[in-house]
Amino acid sequence: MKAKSLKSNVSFLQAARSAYSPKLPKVLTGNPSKVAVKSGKGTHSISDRDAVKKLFPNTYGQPEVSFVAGKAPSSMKRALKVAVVLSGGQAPGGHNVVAGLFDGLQKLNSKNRLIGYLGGPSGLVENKKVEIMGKLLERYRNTGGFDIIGSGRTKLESTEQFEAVVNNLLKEGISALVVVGGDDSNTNAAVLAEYFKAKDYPIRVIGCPKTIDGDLKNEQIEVSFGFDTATKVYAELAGNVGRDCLSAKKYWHFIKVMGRSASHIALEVALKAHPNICLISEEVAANQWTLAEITEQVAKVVAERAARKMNYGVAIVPEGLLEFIPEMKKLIGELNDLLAHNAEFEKLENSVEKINFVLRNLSADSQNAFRSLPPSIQIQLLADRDPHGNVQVSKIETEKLLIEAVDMKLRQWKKENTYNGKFSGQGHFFGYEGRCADPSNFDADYCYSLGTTAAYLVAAGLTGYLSSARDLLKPASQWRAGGVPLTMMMNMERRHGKEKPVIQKALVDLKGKPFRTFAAAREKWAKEDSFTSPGPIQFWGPAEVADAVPETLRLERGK
Ligand code: FBP
Repeated sequence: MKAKSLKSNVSFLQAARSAYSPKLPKVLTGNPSKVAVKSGKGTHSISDRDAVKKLFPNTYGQPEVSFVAGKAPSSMKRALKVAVVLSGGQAPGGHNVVAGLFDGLQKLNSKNRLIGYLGGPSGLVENKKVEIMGKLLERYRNTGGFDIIGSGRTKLESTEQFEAVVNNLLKEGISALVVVGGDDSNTNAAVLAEYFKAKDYPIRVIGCPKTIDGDLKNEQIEVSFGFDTATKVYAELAGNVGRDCLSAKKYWHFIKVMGRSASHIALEVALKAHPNICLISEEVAANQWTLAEITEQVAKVVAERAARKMNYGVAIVPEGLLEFIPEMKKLIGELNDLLAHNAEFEKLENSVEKINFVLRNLSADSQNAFRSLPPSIQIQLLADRDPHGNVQVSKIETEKLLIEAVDMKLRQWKKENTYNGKFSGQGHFFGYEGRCADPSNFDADYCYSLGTTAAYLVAAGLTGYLSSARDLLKPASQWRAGGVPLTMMMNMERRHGKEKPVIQKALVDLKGKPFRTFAAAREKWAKEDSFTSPGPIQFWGPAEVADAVPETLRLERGK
């Protein structure tokens, strides 16, 4: 890919970056006929074993597998047609998963073919597709985004949808489907794998762990792809804002960062950029802090800094915070139930009518919680739900809510003569800015490895597995490539009033090293100006800069 002139759609950096050759685990770099599949012992789901086993009689208990040097099974050479679909929110590196899958399949058998289904899982039902060829891929290698085939959030759950997928895939002669997605999409992949096996449909299903949120991780999956790049982008921006603070000394910047429920992104950004405040939703829930208590804690930091003439600072706010505040969690739960397919509510045209309708139908506690919120936030809480029936947290301006609440508290303290500073808040939301960034070296390598590994899992005839690369703190050549049974990561959870088997979402572990490291430093960061400048992602240069892994991963897995 060449940047011919400034008029070209290809930047000079894109052109240079397209030449990057992502690194692979050594075992996947040689002759595929010398790659053996090593199986471990049978596995169990993380909990609710009997219930999960009952729902997955054909795929439950499969062993973990890894690829090692040895003799490949003869089936590995068989020509295959494989489907790939990108599911859910974009995450940097998706294109490299597709590239790794394509190259891996080509290496296994040059007659192998890859079909991309368009716009996410709905493409499988509607049979919208494109064949992925080397030429098409050239423009996308090492680039961010999912635009090669697009993505979507359609949830496949009905038998009609499953049958439409089977019909479309079998008509096309496809014998394996690779689903690139987060916990929900991979739960879906597990359900599909079980369905196909139960019905004897000759289609295998393999997943790939994607999400910037970092919440698809467990003992076997060290990190989801995209987390590294997205947090590097947000940390760069948070560092820049810190410098702006130091220069102007007049604003308090409240930065909401994506991450939906879990606060992994907020924590990682804090570990990198050292803000004065970082709220962690999981800590809020564990301590049952109310909105008033959180406001007071934040206002105290502001006031203590103001007492030392520091009327500025940076606060990081996780996107899902509201849902972890007990009274708000209750309120949001009631709203989700109340607004799910509510024809009467849907007919209402203006916000006042909507707010009154809601107030008439909420419990007394939730009415109080709802009334305590500014009108702008009330309206955001009533906006459309996502396909899973949940409030869309990325649309709630929690950073502005906190600015307003802290401002009110400080005004009260001013009247009481206990505070004499200046507070001027600036709200930011770092979310979409990070999801389609060009993947860092770590994500470029990790994604390419996950895609290549998926090709080998498919060729080995496996189904119901998540592609994995392990030992990620070592150089890529030493990563262990393999597959983890999807049912191994499952438990039963209550969703929409019913017990469902789902891949367990990983929340921030308050006993884990990343949180403890942050907790040990935060008092100092609150008082002093400890901001760092993580700077932009570097693709070339010293390894500690260009090949840096997420701090969270380093702390969790480091010796
Ligand atoms: P996934 O879980 O699908 O990877 O998406 C993550 C995410 O980026 C969240 O951080 C955010 O809350 C959400 O997607 C936003 O969704 P949308 O793209 O539909 O606005």
